[in-house]
Amino acid sequence: MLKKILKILNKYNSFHILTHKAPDGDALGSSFGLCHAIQTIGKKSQVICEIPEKFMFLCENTKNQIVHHPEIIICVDLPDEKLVWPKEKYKNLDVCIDHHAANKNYAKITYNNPKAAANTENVYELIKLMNIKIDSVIADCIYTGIVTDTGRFKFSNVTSRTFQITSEILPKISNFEFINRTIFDNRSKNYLMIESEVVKNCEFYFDDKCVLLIISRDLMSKFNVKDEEISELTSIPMKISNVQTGVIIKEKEKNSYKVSIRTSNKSANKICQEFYGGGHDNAAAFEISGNLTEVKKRILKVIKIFIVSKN
Ligand SMILES: [Mn+2]
Repeated sequence: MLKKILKILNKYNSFHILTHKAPDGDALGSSFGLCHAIQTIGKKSQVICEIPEKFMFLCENTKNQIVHHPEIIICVDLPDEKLVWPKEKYKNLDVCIDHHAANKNYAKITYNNPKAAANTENVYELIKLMNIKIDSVIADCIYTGIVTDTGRFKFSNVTSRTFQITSEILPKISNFEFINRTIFDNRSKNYLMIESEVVKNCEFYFDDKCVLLIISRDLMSKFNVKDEEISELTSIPMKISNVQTGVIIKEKEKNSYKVSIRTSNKSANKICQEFYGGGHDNAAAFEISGNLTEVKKRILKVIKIFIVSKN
């Protein structure tokens, strides 16, 4: 399938690259890495997305080409057409390169490899097929996807291929320490405040095997933090020993929530599918409406089924 995608890249001349809203390091690394590679073979390519402050370094070295009438639309790290951003503008989705087991197969041509820890691993394979030199822009993009989607090589999605690709691109990475510190450090004072508030109010269930965090709109406006900063809070539950399931409930608007599930027992995708969401084995999400007490009850009822007890 990658060869089919390569043919499309060679045949057509102008591309838009799309990814999901609130893009993470893998979504952006996949987008800008591929965009830069396409520009390198002399074609026109533009990434359509909002870029969170901390990932600005990824796009700074890619030519900002404006492509008015793209012949081909490519979606990366995007499992479901419902998540396309901006949704209204794009109807015909030609190519999809992804690594979500729950990919909905919405594009005309899909390369989906759920074994890849990060989708930038898939983009890397494609770039290798394109037979272009891996430069620092591409290396930075591929690495950013890998280091973020593996939680710094911590999650069970890491394979020997993950390390192999990393070792191949490492000599080309522009500034290794700068990238890591930019992504994982440099927190604002307000972020620290909201984190302490969220931790202080977290709830434990099922013999402390499940931790639930709530991020309300009130809290967010009180500390004036952006959505992109909040995403970091999803890593808190799994830092606690014996926790199998982390639930992070973020209030979008009154009685409407985005719920992120993190697990150590590969049940995240299954839990989220119960609520028509999805993602990966150990990290997935869904949206839900209702009042908070009801919402919590419904979620915990499903989680209970997946909690593994030793006795
Ligand atoms: Mn990803």
